[in-house]
Amino acid sequence: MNSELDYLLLEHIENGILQITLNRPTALNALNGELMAELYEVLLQAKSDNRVKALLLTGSGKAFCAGADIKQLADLTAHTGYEFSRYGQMVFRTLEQLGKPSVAAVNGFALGGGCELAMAATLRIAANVAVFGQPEIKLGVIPGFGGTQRLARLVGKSRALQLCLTGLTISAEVAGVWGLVNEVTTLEDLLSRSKQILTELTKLPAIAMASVMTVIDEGYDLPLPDAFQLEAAQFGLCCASADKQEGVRAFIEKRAATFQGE
Ligand code: CO8
Repeated sequence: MNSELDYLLLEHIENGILQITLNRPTALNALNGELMAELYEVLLQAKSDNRVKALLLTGSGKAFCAGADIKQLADLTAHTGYEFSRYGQMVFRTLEQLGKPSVAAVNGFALGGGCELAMAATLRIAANVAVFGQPEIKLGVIPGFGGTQRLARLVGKSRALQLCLTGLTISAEVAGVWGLVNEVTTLEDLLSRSKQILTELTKLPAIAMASVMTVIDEGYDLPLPDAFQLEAAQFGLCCASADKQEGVRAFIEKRAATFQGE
């Protein structure tokens, strides 16, 4: 894995977890084109690297990410704005569809594109100092990296409209109540708790885990009969795995299962 990056710190921590730290603290980890390109490259490598079982995303300094780089936003035209939006959507979709679980460990501001990045992760753990919001409206734009759609799916249309229309920011505690984040912890415990969750996930059968993510992600937007079809197909796929044999046998033999990810 390339570790000579300008805006990301990469660290292989225990249990196959790759920690990706957005590292542009003087601009509150704002997403400029270069950072986005680095993130895309790292995600593609993580997807194909068998050693990487799970991703932990966080930010350096007081922000997780304060959004798209507003200085670059200034130069966007109708055409380049559309292109940048499509590009960002693709990068974040790559994270969402990695087939490996990810946790956004939100250590501070998660605004605009930063909130959108967190929402593309599989799970979100927030420090109690974190702040969430989609303040793009105050700049005369809207969330453009998939945020309008993911937010509505996570917190419902009414709250998504409220956040995107007013630019209101909410605390980690409120984000927890709204279902935007899975868990709130202290800043001190944020990384250890996130690693603990990912470690637990990496011990579970990887094929079934990928199936869960596929079925819930893709099935959510399908008509119910099609979503059921997708579920059945993925269920069948899991039944063909060695881990399913091991899981069922271990239960019957009253012992702990050891999964190989096959
Ligand atoms: N872009 C670029 N620089 C930023 C950004 C940003 N999003 N956010 C903060 N910075 C910079 C500041 O300019 C400042 O730099 P400098 O020291 O050189 O002046 C530095 O980071 C520190 O920021 P502050 O001094 O403002 O720190 P505060 O603690 O006082 O305030 C805030 C923190 C409240 C987070 C404040 O910085 C802020 O409001 N930031 C902007 C948040 C925002 O509006 N985000 C949305 C951006 S738009 C977006 O994300 C759209 C996504 C989809 C794009 C689709 C593309 C087409």
